[in-house]
Amino acid sequence: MKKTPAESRLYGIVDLGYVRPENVENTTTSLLRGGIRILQLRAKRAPLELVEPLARRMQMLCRAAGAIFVLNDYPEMAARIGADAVHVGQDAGPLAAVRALVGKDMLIGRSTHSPEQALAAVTEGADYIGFGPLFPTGTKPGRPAIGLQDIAAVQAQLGDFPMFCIGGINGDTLPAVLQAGARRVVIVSWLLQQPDCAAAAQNIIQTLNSRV
Ligand code: 3NM
Repeated sequence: MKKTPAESRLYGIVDLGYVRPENVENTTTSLLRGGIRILQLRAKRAPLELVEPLARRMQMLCRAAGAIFVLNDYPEMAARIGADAVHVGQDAGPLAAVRALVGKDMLIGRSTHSPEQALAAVTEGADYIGFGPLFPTGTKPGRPAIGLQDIAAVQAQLGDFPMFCIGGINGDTLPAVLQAGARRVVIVSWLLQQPDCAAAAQNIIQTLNSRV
């Protein structure tokens, strides 16, 4: 059966800003062991010759674990390696153009930074959206935080469409994010910097699943 992002409440990202290329495989394995079932490779500014083999490896590991593998930013590469999903930002142009590159079966995720962008991405055919950054974050420096005040209204408009809140979420900020109405989250730097990221992921998933 086709995996869907809606089945996950925690989305992980292996970000080369935090993980060295030689550690990508171990980190991927740990996050999958911790129960993450949607996992992205984010390789901003890395040479494409480095990104493609890492993406292929992560795709294999994710497939073996029954997880969705998401490649950030490179629709052509995503199509070439048979990624489960591609994630694009607001700068990627209309989603129809991305869809034309990746074919009808690949999942497409889009970053959104306001309620208007969130609704537009869904109308354009995104399979899931990111919504943030909720808090200022060193992982996306310079992007203004949007706060927590719009989460509940946007999620209410979207029904159970998978919207993943993102940006500055960690063990300390998660309760407020959930209180604000988030059902799903992406956690990047905090998870990657835990001494045992499998255990940390497991704890977060437990917290998320304990909320209706
Ligand atoms: N996208 P951390 S915020 C990759 O709002 C990314 O679109 C964002 O990393 C957006 O968990 C973000 O380390 C960084 O704050 C999230």
